[in-house]
Amino acid sequence: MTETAQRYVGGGVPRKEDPALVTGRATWTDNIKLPGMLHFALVRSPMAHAKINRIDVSAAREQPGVVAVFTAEDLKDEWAAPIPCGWQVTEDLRVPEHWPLTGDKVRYLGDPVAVVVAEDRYAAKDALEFVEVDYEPLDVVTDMQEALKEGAPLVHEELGTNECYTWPMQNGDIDEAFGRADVVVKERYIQQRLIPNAIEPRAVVAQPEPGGSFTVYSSTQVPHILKSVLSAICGVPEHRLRVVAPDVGGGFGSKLNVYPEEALALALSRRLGVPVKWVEERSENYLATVHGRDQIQDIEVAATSDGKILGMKVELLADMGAYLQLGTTVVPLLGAFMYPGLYDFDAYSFKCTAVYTNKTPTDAYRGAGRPEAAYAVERIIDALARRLGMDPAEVRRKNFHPPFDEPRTQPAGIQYDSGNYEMVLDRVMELADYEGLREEQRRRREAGDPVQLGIGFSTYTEICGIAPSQVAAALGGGGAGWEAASVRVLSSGKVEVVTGTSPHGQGHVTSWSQIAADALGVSPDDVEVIHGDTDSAPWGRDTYGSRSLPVGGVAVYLAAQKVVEKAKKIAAHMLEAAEGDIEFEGGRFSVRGSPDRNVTLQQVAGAAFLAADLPEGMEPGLSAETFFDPPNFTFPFGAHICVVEVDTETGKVRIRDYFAVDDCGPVVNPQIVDGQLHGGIAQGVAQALYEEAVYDEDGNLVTGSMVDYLVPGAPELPRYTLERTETPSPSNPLGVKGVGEAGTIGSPPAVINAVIDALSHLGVTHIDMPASPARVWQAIQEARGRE
Ligand code: MCN
Repeated sequence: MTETAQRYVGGGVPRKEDPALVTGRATWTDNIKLPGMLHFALVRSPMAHAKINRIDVSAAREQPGVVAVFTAEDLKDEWAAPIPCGWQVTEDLRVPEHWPLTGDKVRYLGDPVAVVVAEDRYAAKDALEFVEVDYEPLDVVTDMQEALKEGAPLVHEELGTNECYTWPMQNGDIDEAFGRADVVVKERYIQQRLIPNAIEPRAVVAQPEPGGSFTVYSSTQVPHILKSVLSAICGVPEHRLRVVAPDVGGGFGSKLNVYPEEALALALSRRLGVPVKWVEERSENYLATVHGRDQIQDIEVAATSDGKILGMKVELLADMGAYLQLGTTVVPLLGAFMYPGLYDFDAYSFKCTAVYTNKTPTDAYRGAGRPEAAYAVERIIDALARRLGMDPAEVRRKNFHPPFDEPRTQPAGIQYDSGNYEMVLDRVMELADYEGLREEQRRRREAGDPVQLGIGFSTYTEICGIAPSQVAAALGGGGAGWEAASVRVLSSGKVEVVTGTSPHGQGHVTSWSQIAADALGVSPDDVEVIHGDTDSAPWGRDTYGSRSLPVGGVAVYLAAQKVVEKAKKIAAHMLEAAEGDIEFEGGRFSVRGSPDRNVTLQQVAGAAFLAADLPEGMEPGLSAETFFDPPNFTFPFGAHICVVEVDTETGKVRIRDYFAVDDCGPVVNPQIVDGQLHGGIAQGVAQALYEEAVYDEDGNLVTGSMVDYLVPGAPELPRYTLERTETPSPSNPLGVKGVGEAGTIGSPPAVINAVIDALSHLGVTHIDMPASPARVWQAIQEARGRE
């Protein structure tokens, strides 16, 4: 990867982050305690839709420890702008006003209506019940299809409709493709609503600083975006605002946002002149942090009788919830381009209708748009295989793009960067002993075993490395998709890397140290990585969309290359040689052909700060800054096989084995990549078998805590057998592709296809997620009833 021998990239470097995490020395936002700090809590709507006739805060103000109580009316002068929608995906997008507190109406269960500030969090919480709100209940709409009907209750009356936008696209002659098909398979899949459960719920502290400045500490994935958006909402000039993301205990997309509580913290600290803190409770997290998925997918595939796909139509209904958060509008459209999956065919049409309902807003949740797309395409490929009586692997193989290492246009019109899909499928089938599994399945079926074996495939690719600014601009996202890095070699030769990425579990400190260490020929221990503070790392676009390595890690590499270029000039001067004759390897600059004439990076660094020792006209210092804006996304891919045992008498599903062969290009840290895949697959298994946010007709969240919302633990999860292939991406000089969401994207269809495969001989063709024992049992009974 560089002129320097690779020593650390690809090697098993232990995570530098872990000692602090496992010994309790991490600093979470809730650990921040500042002199004179007050705490706030929110009065949240107990109804999904109601008019607010009156709010009386007088009794709450009298409660012990309470310092102040504010309603929307009291704080209206604090706001320079509402909470913005981040992606203007169409010109006629209908955007409702979204203020940190609502004053006229509540539109979902948990909508904040007042804030209590007190000396401690308990006093604030205790006083909430003394805020009297006169709600006048309104009709509620929680179902997207109902919301689109004439006469449905309107979530935002001023918009005159619950439709947020429609977004159609078409590539190729779809009618012609369907016209010449031998078979058309049409399915409806439901992407149930999911609730992100980061270990650390959200938290924020805002502190006034001398001179009218503020520091905001937040458990966020996006300190840089938060800084500019908070500046716009609260009217605090950007240069007077510092945002710090301390240690962050996971986010999974849910902390890629700007929330009412963050704006309130800043406004309250300004109003009261003291630091304020808010920490989310777990049950509050279920209402107030964005949810994920919640789509209805109608998908249709036209094919020849020997299994060649000709065209695909997708119609999507996407639930926005009650308001637009930063990414709410764009999430379904990240999927728009991914329904074609690994398959090459002639024509594709897609239409998304986005709908407001009286529920918590949706937004990014690990994979955001791509797990939905991968699920639909991988389920319908299996449905097509069943219709044609073909092996599901065979249908896949027949339609794969052939291996390619240069960008290749796919049916939705975008360009995949590189891929070799047969290679991963072949390998995973070998690894799982596919033939052996089919044999065992036959035996069990013949024996009438009540516990049946199912083998489920998923072959996926995903759009990640969210970056190219041009694409961000085309989708109405403002057009800043770059990532920045600085590399500073200090006079002792030790190295500081400043990154614009904002890790919250992904191990960037370790990975970036490896990249810088190899590029500069030093040890990772000699590299410090600075991140998550807009004062010390001023430029950045943060962490989401598995972008950090392919954009931010690459920026580190490029900045290090710039440093090496300057160092070569200094070394040439020190060695009295021509710059073109200087070679750099293993941290040492030498003269070509005379290896004894050499200086170390440390010596060059020392000289770099002694202006007298520098070539004439050269500025002192040995540092460089880069903004990297790649030409394209990266498209990791993989093939997964899930093996399940389904008890046909109880409907219980047990995952017996899970095999995955993934390709994220060259790997920087194998241990971290394994961890990302383990966690990712676990979240996909969770969607397939366990998790579902359920609202009743009145808009009450029935699954409002971990007692009702089934987050699987280790006992529910299988042991994973992982392997990798390495197909470099032409999108960046390291050839790397992201991996942070791959497991979550690949796994749900593998699990559900396996469950259906186990029961297909009984006539079961469909089960919705989560495939709970009750649902599986029901599907078996229905199939038996049809016999
Ligand atoms: N990596 C590698 N070699 C590769 C690809 C990745 O060594 N070829 C390493 C990277 O160096 C980095 C890690 O894997 O240390 C993840 O890199 P990347 O795929 O670029 O993803 P991001 O760092 O941008 O992380 C975002 C991604 C997303 S979008 C979600 S959601 C998610 C995820 O990461 N949320 C997480 N993983 C998570 N892991 C934890 N612990 N917590 C979350 O909230």
